[in-house]
Amino acid sequence: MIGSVLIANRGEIALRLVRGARECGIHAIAVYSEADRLAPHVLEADEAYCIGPAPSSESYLRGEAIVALAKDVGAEAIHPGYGFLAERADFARMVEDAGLVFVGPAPETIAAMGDKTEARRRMKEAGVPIVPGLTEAVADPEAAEEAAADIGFPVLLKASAGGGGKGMRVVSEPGELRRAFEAASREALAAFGDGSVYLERYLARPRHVEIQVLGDAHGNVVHLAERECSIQRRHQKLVEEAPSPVLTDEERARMGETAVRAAQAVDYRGAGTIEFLYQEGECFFLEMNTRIQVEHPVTELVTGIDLVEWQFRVASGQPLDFGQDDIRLVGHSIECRITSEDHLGGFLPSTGAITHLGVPTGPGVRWDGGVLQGTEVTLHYDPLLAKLIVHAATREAAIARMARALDELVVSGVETCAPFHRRVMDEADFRRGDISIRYLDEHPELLEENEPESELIAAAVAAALLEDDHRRHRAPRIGTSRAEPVSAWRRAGMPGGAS
Ligand code: MV4
Repeated sequence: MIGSVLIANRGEIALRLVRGARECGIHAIAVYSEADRLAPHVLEADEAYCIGPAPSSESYLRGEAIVALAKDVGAEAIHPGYGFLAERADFARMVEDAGLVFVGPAPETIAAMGDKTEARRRMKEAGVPIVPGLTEAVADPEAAEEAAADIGFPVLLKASAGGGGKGMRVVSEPGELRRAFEAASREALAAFGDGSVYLERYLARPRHVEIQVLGDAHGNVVHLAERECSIQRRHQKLVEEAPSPVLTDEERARMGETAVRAAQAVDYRGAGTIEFLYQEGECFFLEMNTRIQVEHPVTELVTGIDLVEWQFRVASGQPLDFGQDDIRLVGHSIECRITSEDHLGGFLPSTGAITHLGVPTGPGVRWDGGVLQGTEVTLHYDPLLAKLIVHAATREAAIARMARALDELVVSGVETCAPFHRRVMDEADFRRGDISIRYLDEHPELLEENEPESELIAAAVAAALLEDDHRRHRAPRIGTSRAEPVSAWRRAGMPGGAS
């Protein structure tokens, strides 16, 4: 096993990696910006070094400085986490050229999967079904018109260098194509420095289902089943679960085999994810993510396999010590991303100090957090504060457990999207598993203020008073009496319960 690793990240994933490293007996070296001096990943690491001011471009994105620091302090490896430098082939190359281990796939694999048309070519060759459409960029609007006529409308223009929805345009009819081509190309150029675009058939109401894969440096690849990640807003996932509520065991096995083939086609090493769009029983390759993902815990909980441990083991040259047949799914897991965003009025970012943090615990609850009481939430970084993850025997029990855990969660000082999640857990389509990437478009009420009806307020007040009275007379008085009405309000579903 490698002896030490520099963790080139911050927030909840940096802490997750510090924890994983220490459990593997690996010396964990953190880096931090001036804004993160007292961040939990810094406090828990064995060593930590300041790498610059708060803006990411002057700290967490300084690849060269980070590699130089790793050499200086004697780190053997660099783990990039997700975001920042994680999918920059040039960074991975720089790490290897410095004689360090990059915890992730080969730089060539990262580069190939980062180019969306090349990824489609590689997958097509490997016999992986891709969304019908082109595997080369289109040169001009005329070429796009020709291709679109073949594919059939509606089509989707996408950036070749893309990902994340930038430079994407839906085109419903031939007359719109020229303008859309120009807009998509301009947006792609601004976002990726490369204006090339290509075309796919547009799928109107797919699910986002992704398969976790794990490969070693000896040619072994297994899949760890799927995650359903359809509930998202503007390409930001909000709720993820494993397994998907709709896949049959046969579909799971088939998609899994497809994902393994996809990974083998690019000599995949480490933990990776094959994204698919799933619609009406058909699934199509979308993209491959060559990193550990935010939502990896739901896979860990249903498979019992520690993905971060395996990232370190594979990076150390160890072979997988289990095969596909050894992997069994147990129960159901759900993750809610707790972000510092106010879900009412458009997920506006909320900043300030976290003045109180009450973290849910108890059976089947996992909290992967990156903040503490006192942490200052700024606009410098992504708003993900923590992930609340539950595991239970069935999907229904997992939903109940998540609802309970969300009720226990208290975050004061900044707004979070936790109340949004609490509503999702009660929403009928979600409970039925009837979700697609359009879930939030179809449920605008989840983002609106729901002022309680006056009768409901009266009923809740009556309930609170009754319970208080009941406790005074029948129950031993323990704790502070002030706390009692609060819990009754919470049980009545009133504001101020969980914030
Ligand atoms: C699509 C699609 C529909 N049809 N491709 C969005 C980001 C990029 N990674 C791919 N994306 C999509 N590609 C075809 N042919 C719909 C989306 C899409 C989406 C995909 C996954 C998760 C959330 C999404 C939200 C909006 C659009």
